[in-house]
This record gives sequence, structure tokens and C-alpha cells, in this order.
Amino acid sequence: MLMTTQTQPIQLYYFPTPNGHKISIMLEELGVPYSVHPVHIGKGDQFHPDFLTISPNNKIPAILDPEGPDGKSISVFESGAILKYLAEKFDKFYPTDPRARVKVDEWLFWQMGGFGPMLGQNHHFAVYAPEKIPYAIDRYRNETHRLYGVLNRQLEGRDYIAGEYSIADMATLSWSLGWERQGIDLAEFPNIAAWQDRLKARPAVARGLAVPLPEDEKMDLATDKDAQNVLFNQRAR
Ligand SMILES: N[C@@H](CCC(=O)N[C@@H](CS)C(=O)NCC(=O)O)C(=O)O
Repeated sequence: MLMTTQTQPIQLYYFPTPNGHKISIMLEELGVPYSVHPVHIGKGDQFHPDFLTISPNNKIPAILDPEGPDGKSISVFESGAILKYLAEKFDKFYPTDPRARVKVDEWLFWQMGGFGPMLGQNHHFAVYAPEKIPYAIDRYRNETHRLYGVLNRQLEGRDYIAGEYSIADMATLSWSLGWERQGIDLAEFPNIAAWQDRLKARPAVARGLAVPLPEDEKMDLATDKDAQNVLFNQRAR
């Protein structure tokens, strides 16, 4: 079998958030060379014209692979697209059997369209919003709770979300680790707790979750008003 090798590092445009961690975990799991390029989203680095050429939605994560499909460099934004790109390139964590692949796609898109965005809104209204609006908080906390229930049921009798360990697990893990601040009691969802432990025991997952930023780049979004201003008041440019 022809093995894909990576000679030049894949450039990861990164900030340590759940979406950033999906890709740092995947790159660690693949064991391919990569370099980390911090994009400080609280300081507005995501609006730099150079970054916008690879990530026009002004969000991390993004990658630049100097060794794209035709031998030329390629950039990819949107964490789901990046996970699929890397999985297909290295033929790992994404089954080739069409039925098994559909299962992974279902749960990957479930994470991208639901589990990520809804949990993000939950956290926004419960933690960051200057006014605490009970209707908004309840709406997203309830939806979060519902989604945890769906995931918990899917993990009943399964070690991983969609068959073998896959990019669907990598996409979902980092968001689920924020359960406490999402108002979730993990004791209600024992299959998720066991699955988290299973994944966190993987050395590559532990390394991926620990990819740091330089010390002076750290940010506490709950208290940093300047960063909140950059992130929460965006309109079309
Ligand atoms: N759907 C996107 C979401 C990415 C996203 O929300 N990234 C956040 C950090 S977790 C970001 O870069 N925010 C910067 C901004 O909104 O300006 C993906 O999955 O890649």
C-alpha cells in the first residue's frame, strides 16, 4: 500500500479553543510534522489580510498544507473540512467502507451544525452576555442538555461515536469537555463520561489538548473586555 508521507510541516493556524483542539488532536494522532501559528482572536489577528486569504470567515482553525493534492500548497478552513481533508489525505480515522463513512459523516455534521454552535451560544448567554436573559439562557441550556442526551444514547454499548475511533470523536470531544460551564451535570450522562476518559487516555489526545500559546498570548475571555469587544461586536466588513 502506498503510504502518504509529509515532508514539510502542515501549518496550523490556531488558538486553544474547542475548535482549535479538534485539529491539534488530529495532527497529533496522525503523527505528521506540523507547525503552530498562533492567531490571537481576542486581539483581532483573525482580521489580518494574510489570514483572511486562508480563512475568509475570520475564524480559527485553518491549515496550510505545503504538500496539497497536486503537489502544490492548499489551505483549508472550517474544522470539519480540515478533519476530512487530513483524514482522506492520510487515510486514517475515516472509514473507506461507504456505510461506515456515512455514519462518521452524520456525527461529524451533527457536531458541526449542532453540538458546537448550540454549546457556544449557551456559553455566550450564560457566561459572557452583559445582561443575563433567562429566555436565551434556558433555550441554549435546554438544547445543550438535549444534545448531551442524544450523544449519551449513541454511546450506549459503543466505545466510539460512529464505529471505530474517528474524526467524529475528535470533533466532539473538545466541546464536551466544557460540560461544567455549559451547565451540564456529567453524572447524568455516564456513557459520555466513560467515552471522555477513554479518549483522554490516548497520549495524542492529551498532547493535542495541551498545545500551548506563548504565555503573553493567553486570554480570559470572561474578564477581558477588549477581547469581548473584538469578538462579540462583529458586523460585515
Ligand atoms: N465553524 C467554524 C467555527 C470556528 C470558530 O468559531 N472559531 C472561533 C474560535 S473557537 C474563532 O476563531 N473566532 C474568532 C472570531 O469570531 O472572530 C469551525 O468549526 O472551524
